[in-house]
Amino acid sequence: MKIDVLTLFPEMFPGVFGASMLGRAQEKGILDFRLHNIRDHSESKHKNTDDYPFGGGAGMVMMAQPILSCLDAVDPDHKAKRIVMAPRGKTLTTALARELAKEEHLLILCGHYEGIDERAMEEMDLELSIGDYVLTGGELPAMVLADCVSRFIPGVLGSSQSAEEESFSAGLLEYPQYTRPAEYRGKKVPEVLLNGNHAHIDRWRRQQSLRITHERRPELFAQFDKTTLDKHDRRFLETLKNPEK
Ligand code: 4GY
Repeated sequence: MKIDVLTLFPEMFPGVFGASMLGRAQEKGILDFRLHNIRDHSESKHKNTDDYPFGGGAGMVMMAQPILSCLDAVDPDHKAKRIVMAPRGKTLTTALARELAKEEHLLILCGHYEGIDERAMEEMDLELSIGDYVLTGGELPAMVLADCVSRFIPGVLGSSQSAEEESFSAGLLEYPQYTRPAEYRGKKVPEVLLNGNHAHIDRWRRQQSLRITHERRPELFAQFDKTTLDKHDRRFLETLKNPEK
């Protein structure tokens, strides 16, 4: 997958895109990140990229011209899926990231200041939000999106890890994990994980996921597909809802 990023701050990206799984995926040729400085496309004498808002108000607005010229240069035939990161966008979910991972070419526009001239927004395909809070710019959201989508591209994660993804998409939160030593500062790893009975381990993990999801995210729990539960899980759920039993 090719991912073009249009930003005023390209220097924010190499650390995130160059390290760990994303760095490895680029070396393998599975991912191709390209950074484009919007300022390089400004046609004004002082390479301006922002101006005062028509109608007044605080702050500056990103001008349409540098963004539209940058779009023309990077994606002249509008073949890319063009995404702009903004709090007013559709919320990013696992399901949406999985869909976007099927695209050959993404282009991500990062806004700054008070926002982007609507005439540039109109050339984009999709507005996406990473959550209900406001950041100083779209760069961190662009990195979040690139990272989240990349996990669904074959070869980016190891095969054992990609299977693991099914747990969140199944709609439950993660169960607790432990590694060596079996006792540390007086705290013991649950016995069930030490004895190698994989049927018991799987059941314990599923029940921990059910418990944590029920406690922390009742709205996720309500949506979760209960037809996948066996009789042990159903009995366990009764004790969650009715602790006296
Ligand atoms: N939240 N999800 C977000 C954000 C910063 C003003 C437009 C978010 O996606 N983007 O907070 N972005 C704003 C800052 C210009 C981008």
